Amino acid sequence: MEDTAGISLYGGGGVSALPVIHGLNDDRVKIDVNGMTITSACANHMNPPLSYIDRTNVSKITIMQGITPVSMGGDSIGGTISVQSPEPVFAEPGKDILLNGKASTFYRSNGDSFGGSIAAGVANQNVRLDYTGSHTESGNYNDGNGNDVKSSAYENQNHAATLSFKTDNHLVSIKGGQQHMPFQGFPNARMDMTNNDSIFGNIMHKGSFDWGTLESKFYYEDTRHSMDIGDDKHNRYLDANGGGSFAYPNDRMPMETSGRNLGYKIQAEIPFSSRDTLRVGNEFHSNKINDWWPAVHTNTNTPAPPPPLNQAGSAYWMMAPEAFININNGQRDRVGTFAEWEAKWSPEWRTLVGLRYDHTTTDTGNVKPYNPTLIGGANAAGAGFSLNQANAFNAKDHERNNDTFDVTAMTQFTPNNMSQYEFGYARKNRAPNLYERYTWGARKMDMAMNGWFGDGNGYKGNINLKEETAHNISFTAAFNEPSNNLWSLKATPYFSYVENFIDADRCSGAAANVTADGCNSANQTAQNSYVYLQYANHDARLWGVDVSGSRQLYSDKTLGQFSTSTVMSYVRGERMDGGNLYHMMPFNAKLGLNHKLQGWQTALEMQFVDGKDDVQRIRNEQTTPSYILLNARTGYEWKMVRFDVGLDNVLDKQYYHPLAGAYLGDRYGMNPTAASSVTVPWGRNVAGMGRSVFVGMTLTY
Ligand SMILES: [Cu+2]
Repeated sequence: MEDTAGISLYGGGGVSALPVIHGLNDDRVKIDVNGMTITSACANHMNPPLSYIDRTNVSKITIMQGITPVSMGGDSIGGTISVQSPEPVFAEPGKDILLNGKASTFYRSNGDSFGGSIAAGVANQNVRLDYTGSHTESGNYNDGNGNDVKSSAYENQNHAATLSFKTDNHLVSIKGGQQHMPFQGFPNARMDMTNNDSIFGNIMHKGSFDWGTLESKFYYEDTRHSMDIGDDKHNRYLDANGGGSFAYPNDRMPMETSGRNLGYKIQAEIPFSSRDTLRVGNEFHSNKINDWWPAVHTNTNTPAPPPPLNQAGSAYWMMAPEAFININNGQRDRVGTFAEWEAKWSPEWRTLVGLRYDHTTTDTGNVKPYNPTLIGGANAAGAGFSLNQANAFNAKDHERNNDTFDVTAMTQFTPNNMSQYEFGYARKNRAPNLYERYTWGARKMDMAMNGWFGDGNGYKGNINLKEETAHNISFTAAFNEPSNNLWSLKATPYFSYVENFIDADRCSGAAANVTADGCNSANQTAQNSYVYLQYANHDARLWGVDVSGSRQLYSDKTLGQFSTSTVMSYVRGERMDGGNLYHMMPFNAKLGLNHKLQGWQTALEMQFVDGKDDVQRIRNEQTTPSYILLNARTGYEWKMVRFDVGLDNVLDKQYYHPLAGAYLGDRYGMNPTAASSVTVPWGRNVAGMGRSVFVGMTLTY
């Protein structure tokens, strides 16, 4: 994905980066993993959809930017990324059993990262059974200065099995799998993932009939997710303070989530003439989230619990004596119905028009603070303030409904075999997610635990959020040399106007409790610190251009083929009431010099990333400097074996990826605005990986 113009990735944990299409990120991009729609079950989006499939189990990634057919869209405004495992292969007629598979292993020097995967399948002409399994682990990586980037280690295991049946006109696949992630550090979050266990199952049927084809799928996914302050963050607190200046040096902060996704999709494709194809379908997605933070102390002996207190007798009740309920049985159900007409008017002209309607309902139960009975008094760690916030939330009606209409209109013109033009308009919608709508905590620490932006700021929800509606326009011109593909060039300028874009404002209104509540008057004007925000709708516009091209340089039977390739992206995002949107990837370009000779492939790559200066003041987003990276890799394939060797960041350059976020990995930081001696300081970016050698081997049989 990183080599596709217009795509960038928000940094997170080692396996949890969030994709961005044309400046629209995360939930704004619809991600379909083998037909399943999965919503992150975590206040920090540590388990986004793409973290649930191992790269070895991916055969095809389809990216639709901005102008997405309505059959592939819904509940997203940026576009769709569809990730598919390999299609089942059956034994040929008249042949015996087919046995095939793949085994691979790799090692990366930076972070001592290693892993392996196996895939094995057995099939006759009608039935196939597949298994894939993988294990990957990594320690903390080093940056270009040779320093440890704390909280960047991870470990991940995936298992999946598929049973497929085929007859002349029907294919049925039943998949099941599990993921176990014992640890994933987050250098740009105040928390680390301390466990993630997920199971999924799906069943898919494809049938062809006289009238066309029918595809149906049903899926179920269940996640149990745990977070806490990992050792890199916690130990440093103890080092710096000797454990002395903090009342309870052994305190951590467990946070638990359970999430469930289930849904179906039925789609019929009816070619009713040689010119026209009609697609109609219906889909349902239901997401359920429970999010609770267990008490850290449960000793309810009042008035003064042991040990002695040094924070006006109140710190003990910061996270005690009961569990904090962040989201109680939050549920988000969506039903979508669509129809799409594709017409091939002539060999030159093709059009696609579609209409889609989605109804989204969200609701949630009542919530509860850590200390609802105000043990230690109403001022104990803002207990009274927190209880008032919970009561105010509980007094509201929580159900919200969104009805949204999507429209896509696209036309493609291919005047000859060396050029193609595409023009499209899409109106796309996304209803708020459960965290945007229903998180209610308003103490500093409670807000600091919510948010998936890697910016270190604290967030609270807004129950009155409206859906965001994007109007996307894009034009693509593509040219290529038709006979031998000696060169190609493609450019896509695009523009997006988003009504009610879900952004954030500095929260306000803390007259009642200035100590506990981050939304105080200092928060309104703070420039050199982390801040507290509330989600809010604001109109926004984004525009940019993607360019990609390639060219053959030299071709010779003995020396091989030399070629160059380039990918460039530029995006700008602004709020209509002033200022920039958060985390807009600055201009960036990749230039590659490639060589190919039979089974041998080599590439030298130069990556240029401009400085990030158009930052969002509301979030006190940090700028990042421009940089150039050099990478080199070569691979050799011989019969069943493939070897890969790579050298990344050849010059060991110290750099800061513009979307890597604020560095929070090395310090304890529950209170974003405490004195810097007792929390993680503001103003640092997460450094990128220094020089690294990669070796890999793949065996295919
Ligand atoms: Cu999490």
